Amino acid sequence: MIEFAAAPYLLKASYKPRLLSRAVTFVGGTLLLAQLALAESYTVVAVSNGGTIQGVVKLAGTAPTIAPIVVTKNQDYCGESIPNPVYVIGKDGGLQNVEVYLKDITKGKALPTDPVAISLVNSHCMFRPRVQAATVGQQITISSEDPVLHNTHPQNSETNATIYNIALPYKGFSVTKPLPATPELIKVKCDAHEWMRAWIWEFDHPYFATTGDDGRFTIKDVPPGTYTLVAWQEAAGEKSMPVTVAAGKTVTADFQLEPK
Ligand SMILES: [Cu+2]
Repeated sequence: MIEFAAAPYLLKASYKPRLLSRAVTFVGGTLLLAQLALAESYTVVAVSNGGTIQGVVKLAGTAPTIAPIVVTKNQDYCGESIPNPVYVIGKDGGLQNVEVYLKDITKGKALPTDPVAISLVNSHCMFRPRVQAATVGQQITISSEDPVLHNTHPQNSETNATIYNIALPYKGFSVTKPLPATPELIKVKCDAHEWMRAWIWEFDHPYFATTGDDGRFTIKDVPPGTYTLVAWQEAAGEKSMPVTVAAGKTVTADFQLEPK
């Protein structure tokens, strides 16, 4: 247990990872927001005969009809409208851009060591990819393929606290930045084009997958045990289920998310 001797009060984050809490301190009228990893962090162990979790995520029923995005700026380049990508349904009804992850896993295989592991591209006045995930300690390369001024503005999805705000003034511009020091769900906006949106899940463990255009996911090398498996989608929200993993075996866990 970490003590906050100087903190007048402590707010506990309830939205996700168990190890996240926030100390909010007023010092001389200045709001300091500190994110602190508590003691129950992830431990790397050898996983020699782990199991695999696989499945497919679909929507229950049919996807709601969502009107195209009406372009309100730079129409000469971006066009008049853009198909709204909130629900991307692929082959056999698979739902793309769902983040599936193990909640409360405390030990397992090592995190990736490649420091530059993810990228976010401003392309045709949208972000690509829309949903992705990374681990603490990784970096992100933010770039533009567009000849219009974008800015990439990642925020904590719960507090809207700005992580950084980067102007991308020309086609070919690229910058690499560290991800935040603690796990969180990051919402990315472009302040110039309010319809642009992306989501980055940042975890302190490597047991997650983002569904592709077939809605499928695979999570490998899971130590035997029973876990809570969560599927998150930006509009449908979260659904979870218990999943028991046996050594060397594959367990199937399919999700149906309720469209909202
Ligand atoms: Cu933009």
